[in-house]
Amino acid sequence: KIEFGTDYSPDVSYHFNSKVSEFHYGVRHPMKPFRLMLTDHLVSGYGLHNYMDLYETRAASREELLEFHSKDYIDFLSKVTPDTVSKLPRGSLEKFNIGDDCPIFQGFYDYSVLYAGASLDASRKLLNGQSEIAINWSGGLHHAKKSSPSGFCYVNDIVLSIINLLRFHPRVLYIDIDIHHGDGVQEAFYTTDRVFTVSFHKYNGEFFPGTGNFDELGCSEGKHFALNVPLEDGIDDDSYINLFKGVMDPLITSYKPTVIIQQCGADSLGHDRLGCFNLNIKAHGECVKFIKSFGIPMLVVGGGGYTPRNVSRLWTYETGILSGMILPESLPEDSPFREWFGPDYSLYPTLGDLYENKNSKKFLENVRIRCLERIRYLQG
Ligand code: V1P
Ligand code: CA
Ligand code: ZN
Repeated sequence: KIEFGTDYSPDVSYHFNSKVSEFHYGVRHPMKPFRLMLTDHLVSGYGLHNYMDLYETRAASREELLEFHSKDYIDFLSKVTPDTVSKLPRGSLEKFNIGDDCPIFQGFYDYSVLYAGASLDASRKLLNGQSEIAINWSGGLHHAKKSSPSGFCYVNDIVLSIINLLRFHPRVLYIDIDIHHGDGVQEAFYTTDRVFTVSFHKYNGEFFPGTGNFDELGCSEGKHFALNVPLEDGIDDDSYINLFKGVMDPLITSYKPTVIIQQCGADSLGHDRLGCFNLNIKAHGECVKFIKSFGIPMLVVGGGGYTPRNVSRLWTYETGILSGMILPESLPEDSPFREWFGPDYSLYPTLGDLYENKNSKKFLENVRIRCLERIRYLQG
């Protein structure tokens, strides 16, 4: 049985269309939209659907995509199919960065407009005041650029939602806890002070996408309105939570965002197929709970996450936190796909024991101090 938590239960909307989870990037590809189906079954298995407003997502329109993406690029995406891709003129695959990371799979455009439509619907619920928190686990595809796909992302649902939120919100804060740098979102708002972007990620200059060093801080009007928190392999729960809270508390207090969008990429968990951090589900969730505690309207999206059973555990746990419910550790008994969660059948099995923590106390303290020095610029 789930119980009401002691903290506040806000109006939460949950945006999903089971069709997004039916697409396949390819057998060897690490991105598995099926993880969204696992998540939705756990969420409903726990009964969380009863505590949220549920919306079945519609596709984003071409006009909506053109608010950020170029006409050339959307024309290309909407026309190319697995059958026509081999007949394209020479150079167009390179021009549009089509390849192993971003393959042209069956229905990839329908998939892209569905996850983008869900984030746009979610942003609309926040704008019209019907939701205080809006969730789209199928979104969070933070690498897509104006005229190219990147890192499994074809259209940038986050950028599109932020553009929508900027119609009425003076200051938008974007927080990215995916293990990868949120480069597409940072780039889109690099020259404005109306969007503050902050990303925590692994950085060594090589790890995808290669950007996100501390010295990327925004330019012209946007100078000091981008913050990057580069980390080494194996960061553990306590180090991450301390750093996250130590940076986000003064940042939110100084910037005073009127709306927050948090990208909850699950590849920062331990035992991720692509990631190399040591976070447990409760620690990742603690970051979401901390941001919720500020009581600012919030759009929550997914992102990376390549060990599907843990992705779905995490996002279910976080749906519980966001809706103010406490979930029992033992997973729902009658849920389909239960066999994916053995042998422990726990919502939060131990994940933080795989890598050596290469982030020394001294390194992390230095990162924290440098972030605080940056945040001081916001106070003028
Ligand atoms: O490292 C690369 C590129 C390919 N090389 C030329 C450099 N790509 C990464 C992309 C990671 C994308 C992460 C997306 C997200 O932030 C948001 C959804 O989580 C990559 C990796 C890797 N280990 O980093 N691609 C692949 N693995 C890959 C493996 C098998 C098949 C296709 C792609
Ligand atoms: Ca990140
Ligand atoms: Zn990622």
